[in-house]
Amino acid sequence: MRRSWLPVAFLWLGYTALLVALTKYVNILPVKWAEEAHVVDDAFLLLMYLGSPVMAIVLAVMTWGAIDWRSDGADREDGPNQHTNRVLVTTWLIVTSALAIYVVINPGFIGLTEIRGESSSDYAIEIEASQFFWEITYHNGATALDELVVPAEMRVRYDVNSTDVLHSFWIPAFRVKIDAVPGITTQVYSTATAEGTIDDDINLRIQCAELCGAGHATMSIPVRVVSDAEFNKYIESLGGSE
Ligand SMILES: [Cu+2]
Repeated sequence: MRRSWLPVAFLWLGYTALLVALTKYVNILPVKWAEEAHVVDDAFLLLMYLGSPVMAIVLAVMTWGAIDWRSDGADREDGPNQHTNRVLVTTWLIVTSALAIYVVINPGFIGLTEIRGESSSDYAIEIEASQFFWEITYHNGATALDELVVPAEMRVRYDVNSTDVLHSFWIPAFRVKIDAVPGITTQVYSTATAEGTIDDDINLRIQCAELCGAGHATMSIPVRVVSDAEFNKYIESLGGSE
């Protein structure tokens, strides 16, 4: 039997180290503009780390296969039959099952609770989705179609609704996303950490994230994070009923 496991093991370790280092040092995540955003980013990074050894073993076997079995012009015959390896199969099953259960609990349940479970908020904004625009309603009844303005450092609850089909309310900079369902009010929370506009970061916008028709891709408006005083001034300028 060919002793291929040793070079494959070394390649596996090497590729794993490389992928882990890339995950750690090459930042591919956009800037976070909300306190809750780290939950989503941490979950993403955790899955990248857990996936690194899995991808590494595929790369290791492929690399070693290409080196060891490259054509030398001679005819090759099939090797002996391979039979199952009980220890390997059992270990594989236990390890992968344990990992799957682990990620369902954390970041699955624990992360979702942190993002959506805590129901306290300082302020509520109504978000109504329609083909193909967003209508924002503030506490005094003032409405806006052209942008969403939120106060910084305040935990905002979004009460999300739809007038026609399924949409999805998504602010990439906050890592906030929830379905907009006709007849149901769904809720999601964010606490913006700094003042800013879409000119600072293209991800400061509402973007529909559920294919809802021909205008789906254009269903996007800017998000502006402002100070408390500026926020009150803005709502007054809209002219509500109170
Ligand atoms: Cu859409």
